[in-house]
Amino acid sequence: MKKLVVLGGGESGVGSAILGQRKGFEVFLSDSSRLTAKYADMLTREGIHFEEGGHTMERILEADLVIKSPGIPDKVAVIKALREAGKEIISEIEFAGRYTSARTLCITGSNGKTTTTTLTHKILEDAGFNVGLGGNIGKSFALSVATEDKDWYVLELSSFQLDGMFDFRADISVLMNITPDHLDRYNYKFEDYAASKMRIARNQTSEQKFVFMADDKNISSRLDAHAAEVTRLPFSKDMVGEDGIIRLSLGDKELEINSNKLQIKGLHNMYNAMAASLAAMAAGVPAESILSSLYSFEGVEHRLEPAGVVDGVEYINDSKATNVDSVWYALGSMTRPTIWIAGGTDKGNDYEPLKELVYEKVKALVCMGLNNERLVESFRGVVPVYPTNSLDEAMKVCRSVAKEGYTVLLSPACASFDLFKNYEDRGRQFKEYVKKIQNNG
Ligand code: UMA
Ligand code: ADP
Repeated sequence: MKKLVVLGGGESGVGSAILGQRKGFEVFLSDSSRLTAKYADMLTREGIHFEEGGHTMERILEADLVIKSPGIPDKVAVIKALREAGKEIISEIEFAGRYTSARTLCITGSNGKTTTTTLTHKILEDAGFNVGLGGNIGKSFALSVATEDKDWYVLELSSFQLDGMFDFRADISVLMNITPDHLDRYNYKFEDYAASKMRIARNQTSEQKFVFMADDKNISSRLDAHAAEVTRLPFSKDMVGEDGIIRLSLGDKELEINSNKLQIKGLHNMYNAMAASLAAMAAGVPAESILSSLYSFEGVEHRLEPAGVVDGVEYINDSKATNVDSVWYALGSMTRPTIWIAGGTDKGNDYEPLKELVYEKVKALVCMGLNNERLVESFRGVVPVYPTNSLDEAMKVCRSVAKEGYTVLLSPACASFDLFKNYEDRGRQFKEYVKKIQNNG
């Protein structure tokens, strides 16, 4: 019996362990911390051996195959030791891909993955496809392969998941954009991060399709090196007419999307709609069906999500905007004078690309975090800046400076771990505050 070691006992690792067990491996899962009750129970129910609170190297080194959870960086001791011992280390996606004959539609990018993945899945599901959803969103791909029988999977893939993929080949791959993110995992080398993103087209030949954003130089300059053989399906803002009609074609199939009918707003969401539509056309979804799914799609929570109106001031929750590029698109889509709430754990942001837009659209910047210095330094002299250290304080400032007809936009450009559990917690607290002032004044 082959020995499979799974490192990490979160969503990815537990799904991999269950799939491995069902495919006849002798599985051992190891986690450096304590498992949550949910994952410990799942393993126990399947009769899978595991350890928590540390990695026992002797047992791990017995592995024939190792699956590494995406959150574990290469620099940790256990991975270094496994590499030195010449062990095969793969990602959950690579592993699960070996045990399904379903067709895969895989989506990556620095921004827009979740929105485009959710939308694409909806289009296929609405069209009656037997389709699963997974990857960097919701249930792990491995658990789905172990427990479901799907004809198609729409998978959101992070760079961490792509790194451990070697033989996997997507039937349809989608690359939204490449802008700096997660550089701490790539030795602060943008080139390495970009190469990781380009792996989405790995192993694809002319029989497969590669949907990509042609306006992004970080993608177009790398096509010859990373996507030479695959059939390329570019999308671009040039496909959006002045009348707001987006015209797409694939072979003899054509699709005209009226962007005014989309509920998701902004140029970035037009890109997301184009990517999802091209991918769906490549999967064989009829034009009429694509259009009805597109127009009924309301977007995903925490992504430019309307949070309510109080005293004529509109509140928008864009808590998932954790990097500069996503904020650039958020500010670009603002149509009213804006009070911008930003800040949190700074990932080494360069705010220079935002300055012009901020000058044009923003009436005041309210910083909400424990370390506001970088934001204050960057925007002092561009707009009035108000440093605050809590949501409560930030919202009070917003209420005092926002006039009727203004928008208050939470689009932080930073991670949330200083004041909140995660970006969802930050977004929910923001929405709850808006509800509270709606009810109580
Ligand atoms: N761990 C070790 N040894 C270490 C370090 C960590 O055992 O040296 C353990 C931790 O104690 C923890 C486990 O590894 O119990 C966590 O593994 P993980 O961080 O890979 O988290 P999972 O719960 O398995 O979730 C992962 C993805 N998380 C990350 O990539 C950080 C999830 O994406 C994904 O949905 C899930 O697999 C299923 O595929 C989340 C994410 O934040 C949404 N992704 C990043 C992002 O979107 O920016 C990339
Ligand atoms: P991801 O899963 O890649 O983080 P999301 O769809 O969750 O992407 O969106 C993350 C943030 O980026 C949100 O603030 C959203 O408004 C913004 N965004 C969504 N699509 C795009 C895009 N195509 N380009 C840039 N920013 C985007």
